[in-house]
Amino acid sequence: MSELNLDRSIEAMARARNAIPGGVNSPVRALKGVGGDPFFVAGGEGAFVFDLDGNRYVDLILAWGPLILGHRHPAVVEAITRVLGRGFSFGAPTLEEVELAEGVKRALPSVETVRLVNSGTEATMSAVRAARGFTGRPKVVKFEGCYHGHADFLLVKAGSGLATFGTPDSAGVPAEFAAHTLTLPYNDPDALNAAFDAAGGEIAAVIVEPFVGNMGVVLPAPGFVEALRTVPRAHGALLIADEVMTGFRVAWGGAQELLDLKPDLTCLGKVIGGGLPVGAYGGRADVMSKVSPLGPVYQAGTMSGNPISVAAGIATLSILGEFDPYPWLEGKAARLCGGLAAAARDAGVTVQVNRIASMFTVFFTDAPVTDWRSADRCDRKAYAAFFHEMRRRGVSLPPSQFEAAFLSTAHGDAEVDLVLGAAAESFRAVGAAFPTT
Ligand code: HOZ
Repeated sequence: MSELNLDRSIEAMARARNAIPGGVNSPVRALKGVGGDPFFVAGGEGAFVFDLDGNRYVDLILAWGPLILGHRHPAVVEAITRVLGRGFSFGAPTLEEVELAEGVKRALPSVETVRLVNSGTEATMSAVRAARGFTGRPKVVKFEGCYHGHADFLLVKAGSGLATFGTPDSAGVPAEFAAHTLTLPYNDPDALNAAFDAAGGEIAAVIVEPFVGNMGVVLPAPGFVEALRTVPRAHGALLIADEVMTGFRVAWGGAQELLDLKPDLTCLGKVIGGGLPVGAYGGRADVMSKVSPLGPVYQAGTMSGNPISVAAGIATLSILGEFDPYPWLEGKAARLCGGLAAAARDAGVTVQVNRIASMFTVFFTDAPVTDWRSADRCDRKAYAAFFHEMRRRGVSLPPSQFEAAFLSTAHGDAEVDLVLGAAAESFRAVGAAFPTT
């Protein structure tokens, strides 16, 4: 198999490094987790992205989750184009913001009112602030390997880029700023009980990715879900579901529908912006009534509810609501992940394929991945080799063992077959290079 021609991307990266830290506007894009050169994107269409050198890839990153309808879905393009004719930003209320908020409320019964912001990070930091304001308590519980954006106090034992780069606690965060963050192992109900027994009266909230996407995909055990349901509530603390990644992605009603969870607050992003910048947090009306201008918890944003993101979000949710593609996505993702596991087996490579709905991760390890400790045991070098073998064969995977891959409604059987064909060859190449894997 010939090497990829990435000449133009390499040239672009050299130029970018002189203007942007590390040449990228978000660390994972630099490929530090897998080595090598990133491709610079020229465009995307449906299930595919194209780079500056004219290479085409089946896209399994999909902008890190938002593009559940694939690139440039015509209804989303039409909605954005329509809004451009009226103006891009007003800093004043529009009816469409109400429409999007009503759509979120219809899908997520736990959300009584919802505030739009600009990113998942804004959503999580604002939700925790609301929880602290409501309870009058300082502490927040998070779980190892979960990533809730880059607010100071949440960059503790975090997944995603921090896990990829081996820096789970960011520099630049004074110890005092994170002193009220308690970090527990994911999937450990005993640890949650013990934390509340020790400090329950001080804990404002537990924040959790109900299905984790940010240490790769990790699923919650039933006992852990039950503890999330009951323990915070028993101690007067709130449960915050970080559904930035899973909201409208794993089901119309998100992870909370699949797990029968009723969080006090929910954080959203990604899919609700249809690929444009957006975030949202909402939940119990009594908690949200503490948020300014109703209450004393301050949070604001010039661009919040901007018309372009809102239009793309409404168009995306309308299609998801009308056509209910979730069973179809489930079928495609099950076939893909079953095929990936079989291809690895045939090549003598030991992997664990974790999946929920249309998000999945191939972990290079022989033991089930159920928390950060087991994720951290994966063979990162084997993953890196697999990433490059797949990319050479026209498949774009996340450039990190600790991120989720995604499918969209644009990925039909032909695209799944392309991925499986590439995977069969790639696993064989990885098996040859890493005989003990
Ligand atoms: N896991 C990250 C999003 N939740 C990946 C995107 C990024 O860090 O740029």
